[in-house]
Amino acid sequence: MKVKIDGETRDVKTLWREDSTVWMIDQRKLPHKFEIISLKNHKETAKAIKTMVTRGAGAIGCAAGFGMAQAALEAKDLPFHEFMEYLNNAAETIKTTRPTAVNLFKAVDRCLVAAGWGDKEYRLERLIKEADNIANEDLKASLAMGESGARLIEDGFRILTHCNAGALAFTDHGTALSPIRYAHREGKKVFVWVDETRPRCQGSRLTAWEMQQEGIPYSVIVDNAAGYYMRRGEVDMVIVGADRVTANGDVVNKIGTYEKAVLAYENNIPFYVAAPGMTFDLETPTGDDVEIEERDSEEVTMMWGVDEAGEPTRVMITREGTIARNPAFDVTPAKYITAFITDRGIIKPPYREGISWTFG
Ligand code: RUB
Repeated sequence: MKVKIDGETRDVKTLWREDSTVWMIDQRKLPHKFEIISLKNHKETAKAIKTMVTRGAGAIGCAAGFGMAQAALEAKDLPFHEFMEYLNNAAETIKTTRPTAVNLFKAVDRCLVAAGWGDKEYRLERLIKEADNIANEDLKASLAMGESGARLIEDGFRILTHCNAGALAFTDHGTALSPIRYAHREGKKVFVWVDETRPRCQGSRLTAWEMQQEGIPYSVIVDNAAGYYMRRGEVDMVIVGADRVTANGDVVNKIGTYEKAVLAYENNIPFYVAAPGMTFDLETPTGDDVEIEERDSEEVTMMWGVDEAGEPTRVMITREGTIARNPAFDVTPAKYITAFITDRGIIKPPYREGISWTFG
């Protein structure tokens, strides 16, 4: 993505690996500060996933793969059995960071399978190659989704999106925002309604920042305002990303996605989910079988931002000791989804024998 830094426009990825170091944009600081941090080993990378330095299903998957590559490099001088034990322990550490996005589990398992035969050097080489493949596939998938998804966007469309399924949630370009970027670059007039996405405000902090960088017209709205604009006929389509699509076509995505889908259905507005093959979990029958991450209640009771002097600050918005619940994701039943924008084209219902038929 193109980012304006100190008056200069630079092309940066959300995350990348150089030998045993992983670099990522620190998304906790955006939009107030643009900072890239380096992670020296797999434990630091796992912590960065857990604390949401990087986030979004695609980016989490790439970070998980890079973490496995770091682990393999850390252990390369150990005897064979200890090398394998180290890899399995690292896999466990990375898999216990966040439970919902399937990309994380698939990435770790792909790395383990790649290291599944041959001598130590061969396993090391294959694992590292697989981690890089995951990141490269992610990039290609975002471009493919952008190209096919843009065909659904007509000139003048007002598109609503929830959370951030943009370049920051992927290595670059993104899922839901990729078709919007394509349509904008093709010269179509597009406008984006950006849901704030409480409690961590991935919409108002990250999606709005991406729209500003790309020069795409947008407005941030509070989560409760989406229905108001839909009913007034001011939303032409909805595009969101996904953390997991189950075999029956249910979509697990950021909390609040379900509400937007029901509202879109009620108001006859097409509701699209942009997701690559890596986000489809064909082994899990329905969305109700997916573990939904519940995060710290402080994310609900506290807000952070910058003060008038631009200094980071955190404020409590409830009375001390207030009890809050904080599910990070919800399930949108398949019936509300008009179609999937995937890296293999647009997939519309009816899905024969579930989505698994399409993805083989
Ligand atoms: C992110 C979120 C995004 C999906 C899509 O949640 O719900 O919509 O992950 O991601 P969080 P992608 O910020 O809690 O990780 O576009 O990468 O597939």
